[in-house]
Amino acid sequence: MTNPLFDALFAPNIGSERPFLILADRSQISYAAFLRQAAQMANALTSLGLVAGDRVAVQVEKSPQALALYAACVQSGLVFLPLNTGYTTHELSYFLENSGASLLVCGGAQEAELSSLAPRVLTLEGDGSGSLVDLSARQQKVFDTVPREANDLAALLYTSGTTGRSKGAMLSQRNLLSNAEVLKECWHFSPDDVLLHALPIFHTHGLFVATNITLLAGCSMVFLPKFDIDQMISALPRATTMMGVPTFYTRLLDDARFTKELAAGMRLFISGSAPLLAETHKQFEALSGHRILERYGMTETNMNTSNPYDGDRRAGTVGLPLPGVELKITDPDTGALLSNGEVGQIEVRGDNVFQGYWQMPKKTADELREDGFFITGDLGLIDEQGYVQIVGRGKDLIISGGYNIYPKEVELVLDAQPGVLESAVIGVPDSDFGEAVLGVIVPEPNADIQTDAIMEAARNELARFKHPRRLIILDNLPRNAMGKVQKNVLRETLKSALKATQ
Ligand code: MLC
Ligand code: AMP
Repeated sequence: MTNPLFDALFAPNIGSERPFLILADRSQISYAAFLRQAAQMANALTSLGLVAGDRVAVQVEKSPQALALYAACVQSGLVFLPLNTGYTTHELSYFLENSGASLLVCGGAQEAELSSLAPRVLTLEGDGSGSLVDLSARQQKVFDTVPREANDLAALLYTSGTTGRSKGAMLSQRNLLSNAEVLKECWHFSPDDVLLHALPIFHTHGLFVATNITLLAGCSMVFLPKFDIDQMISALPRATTMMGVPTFYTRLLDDARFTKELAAGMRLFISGSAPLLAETHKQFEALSGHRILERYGMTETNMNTSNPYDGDRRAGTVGLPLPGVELKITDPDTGALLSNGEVGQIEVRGDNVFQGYWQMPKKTADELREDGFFITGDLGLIDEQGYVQIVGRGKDLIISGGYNIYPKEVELVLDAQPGVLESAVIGVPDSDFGEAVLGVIVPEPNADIQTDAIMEAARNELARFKHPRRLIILDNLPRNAMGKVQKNVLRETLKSALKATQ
């Protein structure tokens, strides 16, 4: 028996002295060194008694060692469960309880506070030190890969839910591998490529799209801890490709050092995770000569569509369904197939589509049809050339700088505060993050609302990127005849509410 994901992504690179990671200080880590460390970590994890299928929750700063932990989990058949470093203890306790993770790997500063949340806790710091690394250093540098089936789980990624409860998307080895294979071909990745990697590695984009393609192609990544404009400008001449959320592109455009000459060695810029404004696409081409390739995906499905590598990359569209991905537009009420040009819900089917939500059969059945089509919650159309355009969201979702925020989760926190009768959380336009979070509060009669105390509560319970940038007090919320809050009305009337404070 084999381990398809490990065999395809990692095994061919064992012993290769080619550079895998090029760090900000220009030091390099070869594939051979990286995979030796991964093998040591796999030995360390199994020495703790972890067995195939166990979940390993990981909330650590981005580092080569954090990526080696992903490789170690694949090699030892453990289910990798990466978590945003911004999540609070309150948020983490839910993920750990819901997933039943056997091990939590976190930063040393959090260890004491989090130690009761998982049966075992190890530490890993951004500089590559910590008890996981100490334990690994004492292990063998080879590891007998644990066999897995293509349908076995490789990762569990939590995605927020419309009801406020996060759902663990179960991703199999086949889900990840099939998508990486298709994308590597479609985007022409070869061993000569150098990918500029400034995304976080706790989400699909930075972890699977960027990293898995690099591994499959056997190429290198300039591996930066985060998006830092100075580091980006300095690294661009050493790269051939870049993947980013739209904020990466608007920030590059805003910097006078970003010129055609700086991007001369680049062959491909890819954008996704949030809508790229057609205007940004055009400005970027005018300045750099590069047409950004926009693609569309999500945690549950990996990537679904992409603009073509050769051919017309059309601004304002997310391109064509990827090979092996079926995409259709259906009527949200009846599920009936709609014709090209008609707006409806986007449904997708293929090897890329996840296995369901962890221990949530009802939610899985709501979104994943028996015939394998997944209802994405995005609204769109297929135009005459077969390109997909996303025109809105059927789900109440804010995307800020590429991070998803489900308003319900924030509203539940606001509603629980003293003096708050009800609340509505909306996304309003933001030049840097695309959308920013705005909270609208209706006080109870005669209540003395303390917005500072409410923000403090939000800070304790929610990751920073979910915090409202401003709270607005209204006497009541606009409602339709059915009594449903009209968020579109709020979005329209409050679209400039943040600008007033900037
Ligand atoms: C940071 N902050 C954010 C934020 N990122 N607030 C809202 N939304 C965000 N995305 C907060 C910080 O904590 C800080 O708070 C303040 O905003 C300013 O921060 P900054 O220094 O300007 O932000 P920065 O650290 O530079 O991060 C911005 C960013 C980052 C855009 C570079 O958010 C990022 O890397 N985003 C990528 C997300 C991603 O990978 N998404 C893929 C999901 S997978 P304070 O209080 O300190 O001022 C997916 C599927 C698919 O969607 O299709 O790919
Ligand atoms: P996530 O749940 O974090 O994986 O986010 C997935 C969501 O991001 C999708 O359902 C879309 O709403 C959105 N998304 C991803 N790529 C794009 C894109 N290129 N254009 C518009 N929205 C996108």
